[in-house]
Amino acid sequence: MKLYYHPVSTTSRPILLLAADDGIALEHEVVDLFTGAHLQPAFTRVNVSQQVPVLEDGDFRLTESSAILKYLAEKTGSSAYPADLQKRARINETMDWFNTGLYRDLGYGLVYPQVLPNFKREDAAVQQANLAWSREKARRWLGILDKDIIGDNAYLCGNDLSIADYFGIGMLSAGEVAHLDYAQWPNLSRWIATMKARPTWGQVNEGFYTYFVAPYKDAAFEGL
Ligand SMILES: N[C@@H](CCC(=O)N[C@@H](CS)C(=O)NCC(=O)O)C(=O)O
Repeated sequence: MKLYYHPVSTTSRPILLLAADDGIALEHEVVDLFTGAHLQPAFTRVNVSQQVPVLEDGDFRLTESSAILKYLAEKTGSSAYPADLQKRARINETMDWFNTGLYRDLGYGLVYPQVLPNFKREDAAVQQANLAWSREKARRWLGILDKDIIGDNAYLCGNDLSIADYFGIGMLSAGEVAHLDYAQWPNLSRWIATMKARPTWGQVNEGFYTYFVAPYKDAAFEGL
């Protein structure tokens, strides 16, 4: 199987982490988002949406990181995606919650407009209003995540690691680029520390820290 990805990509890193943890062999093809390789005809033929990640399994092609995680986990029988109907439904629910709620406001609303030029609103007042709106919405999601979803559990869906954890940590860690501080949410902070303590974390995220976090080390951002 082959994965088209970029090392800084929020939606590629969860797949790389799952593959590293579970020993899933993937051929890697970097699509250089920094030089616009994803916008070129060659990659547009792979994904009309011009985004990574894309998985190829023979002549089957799959986009959407959430769908790719589920496909890989199911195909390989990963313990991170148990076959039990209700356990699996809970994991799917949590991934949808991240994808449609928290990521929209935290990622697309608060982080990306501050670090990615194509997400920045041209009008400064619009930019500020968008950041303020997204911050409030993100804070609400983070409170729910901390208190109601994680609570006393070790992981997002109870005390067993699941693909929802891989998916979620990609999104939360993207906040490190804009220096987001999650300390006010203790259960969330504990879970983030647990995920970042995985032996594979450093190797999988080396490019993220080198090419995305480090360049913004001294920049000032609107926080949480
Ligand atoms: N919903 C998609 C989002 C994929 C996505 O946003 N990919 C980003 C990298 S994290 C990308 O390729 N961005 C390039 C662009 O949109 O121009 C998924 O979960 O796979």
